[in-house]
Amino acid sequence: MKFKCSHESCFPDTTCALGHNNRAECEHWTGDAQPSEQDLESARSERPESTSDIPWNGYVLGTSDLTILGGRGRPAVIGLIGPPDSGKTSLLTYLYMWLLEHGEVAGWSFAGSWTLGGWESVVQYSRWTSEPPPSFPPHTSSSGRHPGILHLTLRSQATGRLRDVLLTDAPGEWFNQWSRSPNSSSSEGARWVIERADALLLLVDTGALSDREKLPATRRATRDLMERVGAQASCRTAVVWTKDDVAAPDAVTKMIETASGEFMPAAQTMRTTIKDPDTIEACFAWAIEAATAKFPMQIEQEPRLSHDPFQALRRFYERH
Ligand SMILES: Nc1nc2c(ncn2[C@@H]2O[C@H](COP(=O)(O)OP(=O)(O)OP(=O)(O)O)[C@@H](O)[C@H]2O)c(=O)[nH]1
Ligand SMILES: [Mg+2]
Repeated sequence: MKFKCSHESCFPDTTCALGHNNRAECEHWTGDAQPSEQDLESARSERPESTSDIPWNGYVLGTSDLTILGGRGRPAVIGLIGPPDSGKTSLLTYLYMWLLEHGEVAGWSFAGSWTLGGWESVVQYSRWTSEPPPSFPPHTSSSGRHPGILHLTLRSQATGRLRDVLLTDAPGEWFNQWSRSPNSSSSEGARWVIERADALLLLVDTGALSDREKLPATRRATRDLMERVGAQASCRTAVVWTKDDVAAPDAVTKMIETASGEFMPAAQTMRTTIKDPDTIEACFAWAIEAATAKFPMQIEQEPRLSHDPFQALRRFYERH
């Protein structure tokens, strides 16, 4: 006998969305009304090994998981967009490695993450643990319709306040597809990023622009993307020239700069290379500032008035 949950927010790798410790007690659990102990045992053994005992699995968050996080304030969303191989996942890898080394980025201290497993899987290719030496992350899968979302909680060193920041890691094919037909059902994931982002980083792949074979397709994809983003994005945007360690021909660079000036005149321009992590820190410093400045509302720290949780809450409300 197979058991399945019919609730739209319930997923096999996390706990019951309605809080049932025993899923068989939930009305959305389809199977026998009175499952035998043997059925229950086989249902338990069917749980995937990665099943979490909490409502999220610690890897990337999906759009349905964001409701859990939204409970403590609106998170700032930073969208990374760009053609395939333009370096989106590499930028995130270097951000995480920067945080591991420095514990802070641009005046924001690392204060937690709900997707540590996701960050770790992004950087696993970049760690030098043994031979062979580290390589770049593999292509981001375009299966599934929703972007993988990585989470950081940051604490402002200036004000001490917390801020939840979400960074999207979506496959480049989505954005190529979206720039060609933004309303098609296959552009849903890219639309999600463009519409929800509080700051957008549009990546220009200097490496591909310097490659004769890749140049025509990359130039067209980048220009199309700039035109669409310029017309549809309502948040702050930056054009990030990645792989700055490679030189693209001047004429090609000029052409893309002209398109950027024409379609995204207000966008910030930045250059990054993994050979100089400071350039990547500067890029995220801008993005975090741009995304968080849009929503000055921040998580308030309640004063701790007692170490007893009940007393602490009561005294807080007595004072107000
Ligand atoms: N030379 C150089 N190469 C880079 C740099 N950053 C990334 N790359 C290269 O770009 C390739 C693609 O990087 P990814 O970060 O996987 O690109 P992506 O945009 O996430 O690609 P998709 O997920 O397929 O859309 C890597 O395999 C590296 O070879 C850089 O700063 N300099
Ligand atoms: Mg990727």
